[in-house]
Amino acid sequence: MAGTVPVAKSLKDIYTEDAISTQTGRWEKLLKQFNSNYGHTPQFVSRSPGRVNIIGEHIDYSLYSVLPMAITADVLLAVAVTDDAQAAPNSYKIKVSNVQSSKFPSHEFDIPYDSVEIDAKVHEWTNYFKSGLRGALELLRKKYGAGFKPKSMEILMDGTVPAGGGLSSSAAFVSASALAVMFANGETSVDKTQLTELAIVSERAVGVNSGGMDQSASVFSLRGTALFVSFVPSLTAKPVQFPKTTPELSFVIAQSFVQSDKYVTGPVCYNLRVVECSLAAAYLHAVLNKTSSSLPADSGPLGISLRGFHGTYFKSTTKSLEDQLTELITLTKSTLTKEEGYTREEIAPIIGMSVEDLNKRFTSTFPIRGTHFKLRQRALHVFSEALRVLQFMSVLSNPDIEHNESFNKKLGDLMNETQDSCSNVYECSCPELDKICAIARKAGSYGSRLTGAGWGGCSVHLVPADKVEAVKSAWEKEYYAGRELSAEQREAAVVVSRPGSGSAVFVVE
Ligand code: NG1
Ligand code: MG
Repeated sequence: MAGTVPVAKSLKDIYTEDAISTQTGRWEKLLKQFNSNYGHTPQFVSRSPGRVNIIGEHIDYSLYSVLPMAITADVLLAVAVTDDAQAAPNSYKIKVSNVQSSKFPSHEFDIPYDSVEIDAKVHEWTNYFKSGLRGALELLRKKYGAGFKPKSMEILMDGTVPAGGGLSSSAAFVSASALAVMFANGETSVDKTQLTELAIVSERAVGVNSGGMDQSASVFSLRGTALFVSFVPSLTAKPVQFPKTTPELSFVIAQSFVQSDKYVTGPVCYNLRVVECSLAAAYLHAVLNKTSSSLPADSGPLGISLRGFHGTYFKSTTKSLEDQLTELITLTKSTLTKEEGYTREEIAPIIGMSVEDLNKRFTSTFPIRGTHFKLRQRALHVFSEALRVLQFMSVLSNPDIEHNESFNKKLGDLMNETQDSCSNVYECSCPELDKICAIARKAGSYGSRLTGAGWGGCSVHLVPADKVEAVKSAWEKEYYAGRELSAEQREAAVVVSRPGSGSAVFVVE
């Protein structure tokens, strides 16, 4: 499902019917605000949505397939290409402002033609724009040569994906930024795969060793369908239709309002998990593939992945992927026996490295804290979660299963198993998310789990349409009432979401 990013003519090309009237008002405000900030109208708006992940958590950076869907909340960047005369010599000028100007102050940058500096240590909102800019320019330089001169731009952003909320505001911002830069520099037909790949790599410049699920969902999604994203042998995204079931199903998204900022917690949370999974891959490869040569490089954030080990181990097999994963779970249990984790000193000789080299290779891009790496638990989560994604897909596509209560339950059970694994094995949940899931299940949800990186943020629930109100009021009583929330937070706490469309550019007449 490749193709180019659509150029929309009307908001109806972008949003679902029920969202049009709210979005029309929002877009008019954005264009008016642009005019008052910069004194003229923008030429185009680039748009990329947030996403909710239905199943497949913390396995994208191990290069296993995932099933997210885009949501209505998105990032809009209104853009005008301007005259370079204002910029410093050998530079172009980028002016960035935000409709929420008190929270996200405006900036102006003179950026040298040949490089974009990003300081990942300073957590600044415009870093996301710069990382999209940097990625897009790398691509343009490859196409037009090193002497390529980027255009100056004026930008106004309006983002409705809550930051740090597990709905992937960052990927929406980076993808919308890269798309805006491409379009501003004359690329009117932007290849979706190229845009996604560059957004994945660029986002790592901001300080998180992320996988590729969010950017894929943001760019590729089509209205009305979820997206099955695979990373090997290369990036592919396939739309997946949910059948109409009896009782009818709703996807309900609930915020925990526990903020989990990966830039702060990375050394003990997200980035640490990426390191643990990569070390598990190296360890399993050394022991099970019985070789002293290291695992072949792949597109995982640290250059090797559990999927890479898996592919090498089952190089010539006729077993189904499900059977392979089941076998890997058994092998992991017998190979990685230490529940308490492995130290650098224990891992290094097994994978044929000195401790110093291990640190250089695995823990130097982003700082990591901790002495013990829980290779067993992390590999077990990844293999079992990869298996659950396949089981979920086969329930969805099995023509012999009737779309009734038992079908709904099968999907829900898999989501509940994911939550258990995230909570107990991968240790990426938190008491608040566990509580939200327990409340929802008691009130009638088939399946409830955290979505996104976890440690706070958002949760997703598969709820029969006629129980949505009951679930909402249970949360209200048993969770939200006990927290201090602003009116705005209350309003945004729970959203019933339909699968939305992916990135688009809208040309302003
Ligand atoms: P969130 O928390 O929505 O940013 C992160 C990663 C994903 C994926 C999930 C866990 C980024 C940009 N995204 O999502 O790639 O690994 O966690 O499944 O860091
Ligand atoms: Mg993010």
